[in-house]
Amino acid sequence: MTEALDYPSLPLEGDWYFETERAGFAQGVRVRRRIYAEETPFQALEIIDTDAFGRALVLDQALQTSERDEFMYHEMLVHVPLMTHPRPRRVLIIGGGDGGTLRRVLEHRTTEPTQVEIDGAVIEACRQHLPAVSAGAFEDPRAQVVVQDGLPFMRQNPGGFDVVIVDSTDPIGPAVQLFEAPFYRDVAASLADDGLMVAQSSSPLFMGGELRSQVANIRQAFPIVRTYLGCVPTYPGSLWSYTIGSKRYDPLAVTRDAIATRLAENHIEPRYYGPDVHSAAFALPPFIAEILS
Ligand code: AG3
Repeated sequence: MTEALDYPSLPLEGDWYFETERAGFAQGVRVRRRIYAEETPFQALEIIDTDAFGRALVLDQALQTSERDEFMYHEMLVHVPLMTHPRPRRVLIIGGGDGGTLRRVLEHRTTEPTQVEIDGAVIEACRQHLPAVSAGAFEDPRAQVVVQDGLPFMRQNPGGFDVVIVDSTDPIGPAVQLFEAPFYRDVAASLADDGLMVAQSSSPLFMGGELRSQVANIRQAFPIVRTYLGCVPTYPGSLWSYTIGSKRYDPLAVTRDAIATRLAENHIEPRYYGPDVHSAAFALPPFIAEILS
């Protein structure tokens, strides 16, 4: 049964929102309350309150993050590459308007993060209606936040960054160019000689084709490329991938002790990431190794 839509763009069935996958599969959350909705110049933005995940951000009908499981995604997106770099200071975040990535970068005390988000409306809406995700990160004096397209920004700042973190939406809509070879060449050019990047790289099960071409594109720009896995229940199929492209440092060479020491020094107490999870995340099931071969 489909009721008259209370939402301008989020189709509900009764009080359930179903995110439909191209594979003929849908994942649903019961919506307790519509918090905020806006058609930005770039995308349809919704913040909902759900029974299962608390408040959640939806962009163009794809769930981006929720209060309940945001740590599972943001800790893996941030701590794995930052632990791989011995001294990450200048960190560039592309996208990530909800602030969860910025918050985890700031947990590393030596960092001076710059965030470039194309859609300022996402930052404003999340600051106001989803503050638990950024947890004050946007107010941190170390954070520099720029509302601009990431591509020209990088071209204006060559060679300046130790780590670039691409926290984007799916490879459709406004983010599509963030998955293509020219973009990764620009990322490489914006990094120092020993710099590295990470990007979220989709569902290996439902978006294997996208994962394969994205990794091929990253390989064109970086000598060391490693895909790793995590679990994010609000994303289709839960199993999610991330890919690092690196000029010098190999994420597989980082030791347990180095990670444990760095976490302790920075007083970081992750709830998903840890010394054992770091190396375990790079163990790939054969079907995923096959996609990447
Ligand atoms: N970025 C990855 C979202 C991918 C979700 N895809 C989907 N639901 N089909 C999330 C941004 C969080 N900072």
